[in-house]
Amino acid sequence: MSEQCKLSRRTFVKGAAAAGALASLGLTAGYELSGLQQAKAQNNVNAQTFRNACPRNCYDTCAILTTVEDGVITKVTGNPDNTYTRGKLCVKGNSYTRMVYAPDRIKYPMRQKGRGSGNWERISWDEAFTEIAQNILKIKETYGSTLPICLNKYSGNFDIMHYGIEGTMASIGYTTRAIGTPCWPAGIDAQTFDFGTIYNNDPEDILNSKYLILWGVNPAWCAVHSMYIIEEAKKNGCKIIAIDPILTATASRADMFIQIKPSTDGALALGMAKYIYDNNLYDADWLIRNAKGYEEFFGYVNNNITLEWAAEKTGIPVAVIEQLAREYATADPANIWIGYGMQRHTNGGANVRAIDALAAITGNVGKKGGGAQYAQLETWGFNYHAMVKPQPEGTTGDGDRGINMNNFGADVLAAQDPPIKMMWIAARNPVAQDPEVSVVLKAFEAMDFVVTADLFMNDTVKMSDIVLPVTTPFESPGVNVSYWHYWLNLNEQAIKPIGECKNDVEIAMGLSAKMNELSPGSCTYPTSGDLDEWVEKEFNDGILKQFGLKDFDELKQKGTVKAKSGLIAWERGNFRTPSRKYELYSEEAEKFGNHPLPVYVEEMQAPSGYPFRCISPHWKLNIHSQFQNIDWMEAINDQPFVEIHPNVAKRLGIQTGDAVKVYNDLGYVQLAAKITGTISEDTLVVYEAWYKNKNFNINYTVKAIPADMGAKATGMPGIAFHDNFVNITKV
Ligand SMILES: Nc1nc2c(c(=O)[nH]1)N[C@H]1C(S)=C(S)[C@@H](COP(=O)(O)OP(=O)(O)OC[C@H]3O[C@@H](n4cnc5c(=O)[nH]c(N)nc54)[C@H](O)[C@@H]3O)O[C@H]1N2
Ligand SMILES: Nc1nc2c(c(=O)[nH]1)N[C@H]1C(S)=C(S)[C@@H](COP(=O)(O)OP(=O)(O)OC[C@H]3O[C@@H](n4cnc5c(=O)[nH]c(N)nc54)[C@H](O)[C@@H]3O)O[C@H]1N2
Ligand code: SF4
Ligand SMILES: [Mo]
Repeated sequence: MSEQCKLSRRTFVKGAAAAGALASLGLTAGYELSGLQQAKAQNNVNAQTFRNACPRNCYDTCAILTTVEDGVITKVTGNPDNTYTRGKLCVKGNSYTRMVYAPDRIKYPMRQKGRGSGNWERISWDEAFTEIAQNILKIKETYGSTLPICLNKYSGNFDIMHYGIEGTMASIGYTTRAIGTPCWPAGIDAQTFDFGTIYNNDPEDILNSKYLILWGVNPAWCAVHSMYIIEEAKKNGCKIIAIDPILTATASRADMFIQIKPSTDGALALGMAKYIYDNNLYDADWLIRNAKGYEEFFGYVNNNITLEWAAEKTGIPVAVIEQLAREYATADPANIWIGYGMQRHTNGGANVRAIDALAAITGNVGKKGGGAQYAQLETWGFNYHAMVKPQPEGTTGDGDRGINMNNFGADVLAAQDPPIKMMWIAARNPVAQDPEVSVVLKAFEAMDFVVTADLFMNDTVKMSDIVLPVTTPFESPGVNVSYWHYWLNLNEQAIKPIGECKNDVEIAMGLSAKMNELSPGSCTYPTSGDLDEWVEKEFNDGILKQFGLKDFDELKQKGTVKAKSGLIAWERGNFRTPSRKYELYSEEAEKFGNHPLPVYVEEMQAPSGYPFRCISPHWKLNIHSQFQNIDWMEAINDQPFVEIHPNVAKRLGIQTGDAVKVYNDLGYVQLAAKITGTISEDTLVVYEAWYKNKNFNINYTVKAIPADMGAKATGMPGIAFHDNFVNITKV
């Protein structure tokens, strides 16, 4: 599965050139270390192995074994003790040795003279903390509160210790927070209405499935270790179906690929439900015992849904819908994995509810090999010691103010009483990852002061006044769990921090020390502490018991452990809905402005002038703005592209490699064309990524259109990234 490539001469030269350019910033070159790394690997002197964890926003949350020789990481590999990681890392994980020593890593605090000017100067931590603390205290004096300070943190690092970023803000007072998530909220609410929460079977349980529908999910790129399990299940006779508008790498490994028109999954699921109802293939026993509202649901399906309608909506022939419904309903057990990609639409939540309903009406809930898998947060019961901090004495007000992370730019600009004047950005790259980039940039321009904590000079860092350099997982300890599998991985400090990099918790401590020096009592965060001890403080009896551990020392010995119970979701029923049943009819959904039943919600249509739906899914060589900037990745691919169907390309006279402008009324981006029959004629595909040396960002064309759900569980609705309508022209 790994696409790791050898370091080529070309990339070495490229790295060295970049290192030269960065020397002026006091950023020392790093790639030279690779010679040292190689020499040490050969001689194998003073080798030590550390247990690390990959903290990225990735299903797989891998257990890593890190070889360190004389203080230098020479190798990373998957930990074989972890039966999900299976001793292997993905192409991104394998490139960690390059990320840690990348010459363009930010290694010292820096100040930019003129936001966006590129005129950076190295400063000391003391200078950085002083300037930040003075700005915070000035805001507090002017406005009587810290609400003009806005935090935007999301998924750069999901290690539990990095909730210290939220702790940094809590400890100075009430602040404004970007809340919600750009990732998965519509699906979370859908499953919350149906089941009471998100809760998936252990992915290793896929081995028990006889039938598996991969519905708008691309594990071959986005959850690579699940692909081993899927391949094994396939060998055992499990039939694999992929439903996606794109013939993805995952779909290419399936027994059957169903190319669906984007945003019409609800129509397919309801068409299947109609077939299942008409042919008496539902599990009446299960429904009577466990479900609320099945009569209303069947009534809706019977009166409103036809297979011809479903075929018309989805572009899938009636015979295929019938075959899929029959096979799914008669296989036992049958499993569905619902991806996050498919719910990034205006009707994404309703579509997920319609798919959940299939699992319920066929009685495929609460059993081995069955289920409607989306995600789980069952293993996240930590103390959040790094996060939970009291406000300083004398803090007034009603609490933090939430603004919508999915409409960040506009909400920052619109905030009043008090306005937002300062931003703290950490583990987040809003300029690259948010919709309506031009509005996001305006919000940054409107600030008095912007602080970013990051590893690389990305587009958000470029809009900051001060950047604080942070450690990689190898440079500070932590603990990680997944939102998919049931393992817990301890992360040990394997090497000394590069340059003057600090962990987010150390940053919080340093800032607290300075705040208290300038204004005693103004910050409650501890001013010192041992990070290893802090990791231990995240544990409680409940979580130790869940993982079968008698104490933290046992975890330290093992490094990676799997939960001992709860591996089959809803095995004993106990749904967490108001009725304690599976709710096909959900009053809670109605309360949040949705139909109580999983009905079809019309998909968005292309507006005139913008005939193509531009999907911007996730890319194999990155996690959003991470990894694609690493030299090994650049060696595989160093430019973004737009995928165009051959008939469209022919009509517009476009050939692979031609420069194409992808545009709408919001903005445009210029890209190289890639002609491919893996997509349909009314769709374009541009993978979202941050390329450090390219002026590329698909989100210049993406509007902040909300998804139908998300507000209940995450505080804000999701965002319909894939309802982005554009046109193209050859440049
Ligand atoms: N390599 C890599 N791995 C990652 C990430 C990454 O950026 N790169 N990101 C991580 C994160 S944060 C996330 S959220 C997950 C995402 O994991 P996935 O959900 O697997 O990935 P996506 O690319 O968001 O979307 C999956 C598929 O949904 C399809 N899709 C889009 N619209 C529709 C639709 O209307 N119907 C159907 N049926 N399919 C549709 C897309 O074509 C795409 O193939 O992956 C995680 N893992
Ligand atoms: N068009 C389009 N846009 C999308 C999506 C899409 O499908 N299409 N997907 C959306 C999804 S699913 C998601 S989850 C978001 C992800 O968007 P983000 O949450 O912004 O995720 P990343 O780009 O992975 O990470 C942000 C930054 O965190 C930094 N970072 C890493 N480790 C640390 C650390 O320890 N401390 C600090 N302070 N910083 C660190 C990284 O260097 C990176 O610059 O993007 C969304 N944007
Ligand atoms: S990016 Fe995902 S698959 Fe790759 S090493 Fe990290 S957790 Fe594992
Ligand atoms: Mo995500």
